[in-house]
Amino acid sequence: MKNHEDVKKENIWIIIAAYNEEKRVENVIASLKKHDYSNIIVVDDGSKDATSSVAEKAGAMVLQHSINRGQGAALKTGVDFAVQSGAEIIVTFDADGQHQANEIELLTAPIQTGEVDACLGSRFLEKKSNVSRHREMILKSGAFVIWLFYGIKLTDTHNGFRAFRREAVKKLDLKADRMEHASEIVEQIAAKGIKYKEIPVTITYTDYSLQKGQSSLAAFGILWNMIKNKVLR
Ligand SMILES: Nc1nc2c(ncn2[C@@H]2O[C@H](COP(=O)(O)OP(=O)(O)O)[C@@H](O)[C@H]2O)c(=O)[nH]1
Ligand SMILES: [Mg+2]
Repeated sequence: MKNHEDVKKENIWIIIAAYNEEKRVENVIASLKKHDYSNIIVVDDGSKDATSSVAEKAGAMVLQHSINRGQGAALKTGVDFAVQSGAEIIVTFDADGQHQANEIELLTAPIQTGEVDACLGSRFLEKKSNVSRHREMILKSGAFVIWLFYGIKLTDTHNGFRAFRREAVKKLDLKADRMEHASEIVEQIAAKGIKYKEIPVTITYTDYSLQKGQSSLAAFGILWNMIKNKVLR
């Protein structure tokens, strides 16, 4: 891997899984372009709105699933495409405006310097996010279960803001189509001995993101599925 200064922004590919995000995806792409990221992939996962055309107009490459397959499946489609296209670093980023483009370099720097092969965003490592106590409790329970099951100690879970070195992402063999993919990624990082670190990031909660995003009930459902899958395996 080249030194920090040598890795061009065009070799850092941003993958955005999007489902019905016509209202936010344009601003998200604009903010990424403002920070000089030129390879932006939006995976439109069978949206019922104009997500694809809005994203394309805003300057992203758009890949489409004809049916809704889930965020995990969409990320896999995008990541595979980026790897095939020669990406050196792959960043996963949300379509709903909750992640900050100016924080991408916090996640890519430790990869570029060779310190680690993967960086996971954490909204709890530093108190930067306006997350509710309620959501914090659920996410921290998730992190506890991950520690219990996989022996990997994280401060956050199901944070979609991540960066991987090409070689690391190629080691992942992701099968979970829906939201469980987030735990699957952590499980495989542990199992395959991928060097990683958590990086404090800011997750912005707005009325839009709270209304459209995963409900606390859904978050419990994901937690439950994780436990079920582990026990039944
Ligand atoms: N491709 C795809 N993306 C999804 C799906 N559900 C949510 N997303 C995207 O995944 C990101 C995070 O989802 P969200 O529901 O906001 O989760 P939360 O932020 O954890 O509440 C957003 O960019 C969504 O557009 C889905 O079924 N398919
Ligand atoms: Mg969200």
